[in-house]
Amino acid sequence: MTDRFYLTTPIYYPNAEPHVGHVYTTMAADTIARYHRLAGDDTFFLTGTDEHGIKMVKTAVEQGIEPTVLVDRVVAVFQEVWKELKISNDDFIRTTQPRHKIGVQKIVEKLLASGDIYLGSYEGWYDEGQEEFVTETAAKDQQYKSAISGRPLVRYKEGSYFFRLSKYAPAVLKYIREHDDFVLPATRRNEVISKLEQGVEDLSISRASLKWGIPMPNDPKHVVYVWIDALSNYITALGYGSNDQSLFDKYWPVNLHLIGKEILWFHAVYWPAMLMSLGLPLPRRIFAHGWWTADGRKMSKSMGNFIGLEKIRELAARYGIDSLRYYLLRAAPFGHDLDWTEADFNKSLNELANVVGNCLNRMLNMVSKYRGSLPALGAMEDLDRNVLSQIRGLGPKLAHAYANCELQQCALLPVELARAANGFIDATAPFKLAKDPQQASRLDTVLHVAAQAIYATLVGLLPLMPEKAEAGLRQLGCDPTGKTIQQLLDAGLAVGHPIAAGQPLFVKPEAPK
Ligand code: ME8
Repeated sequence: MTDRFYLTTPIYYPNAEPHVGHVYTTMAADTIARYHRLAGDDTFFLTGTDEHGIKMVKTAVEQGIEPTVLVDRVVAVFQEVWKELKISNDDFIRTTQPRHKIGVQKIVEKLLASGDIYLGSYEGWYDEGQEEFVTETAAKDQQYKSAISGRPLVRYKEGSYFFRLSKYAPAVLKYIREHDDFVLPATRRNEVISKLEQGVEDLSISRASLKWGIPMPNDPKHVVYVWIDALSNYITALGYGSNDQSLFDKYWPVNLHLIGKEILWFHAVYWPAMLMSLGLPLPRRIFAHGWWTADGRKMSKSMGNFIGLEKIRELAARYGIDSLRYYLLRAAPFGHDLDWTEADFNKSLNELANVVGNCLNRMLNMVSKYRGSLPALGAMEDLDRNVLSQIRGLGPKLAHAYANCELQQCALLPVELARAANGFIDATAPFKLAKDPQQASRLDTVLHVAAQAIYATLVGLLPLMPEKAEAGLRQLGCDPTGKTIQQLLDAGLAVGHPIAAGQPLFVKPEAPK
């Protein structure tokens, strides 16, 4: 029986082109989605864009255009970039689509019907970049500036509908406390717990002064607060509230919401409270990853250290999309903050070329030169058994790493196997064995073990580096299509399989000028 796996990225604000942060989350989610497809799971991977709110209106005004023109223009860039970067999302939701608007209105109607929304008035601080209400205490602590962008907070005073967040907060807190792996990583989970312990107020969920949004169904002079609108995408994309709820019935609750750490509060508190009010099951897991900086500083265009779309396109064109994916996911344990440096980027390119590419090349050259096809395994020594046992361990270790969102491990485990295979080739010295006819059977065994190791490495890299791993497997004469990772690992490389010399798989970094 296959499992089903539903995962999402945040839906991004199309007020500017995607940059490395958006690419990071999306490539991480894509890797997990590909793993689950390769594990035979019925997988649904959703991304999209969050198109309402004051931030979008302000950007449109700055550019002298209507918000709809802005969003259509930038959303097209997001969609094009995900296509270029071979992101395998199954759907792309836009919050300006009728399917979403209808769903949000249904959701708000239900919240109204359960008595969880009431009319009041809001006076307080607002972070327009984050689209977030800020309490008086927090505003004071932050010197009335945004904790994220540093821009001044804005004072709001207006009539507004409120959601009874305070009614659900104790249940949300209890749920988070009782479910260790609902919110990850643990350090961020603890931050959410302590903030919840301080108590939360009801949430203002409508804006009367804003036109750009989804009208409140009971009072169209107000539009729905952009975070209530945005969070709903995770179910409206599945047809929740429409005539066809088959996807919702199949895929909800979501297995994984992948997000950045700065939006954890919305996902771990507002969203579960909304779902509780709707009587729906909660997500299985919310994972908040860390933030990219560059050369130890916050990325910014003015500092010239911004890893934007142009740079991403340039690197993908020069080194391949997969090398970029490898760098991003290998850079730090998933969940930690990350720092982009040219030196680290080059180091990871060298690692791919010197460890994986080199292992594949050595093996292809030796087998083609000495045998022409994969020889059978003969009598074994401890060295051989060690490598074979590492090969056998790869499938279960990867399964464990993917199940726990340890994406750095997902990158390193296969590469470490290739490193072990390189060490094995150095230790067994097949080029010397080849000179001695007495050692023919030993040479067969050594070549066999080395070949199985690089084959398993490439299979293990399929979710993370789909094109390079497949290209490598094709050099070995294998077509991985239609098989699960475990089937491919269990089958191994067939004895007698013809093997020819190969081409280098990876491009090395350019020497500094
Ligand atoms: O917050 N490092 O959209 P957004 C790592 N629309 N990841 C980063 C990053 C960085 N420096 N910068 C951005 C929104 N990200 C809302 C979400 S969801 C219902 C609504 C990634 O365009 C990271 O995933 O500001 C972060 O959470 C997301 O982009 C924020 O994208």
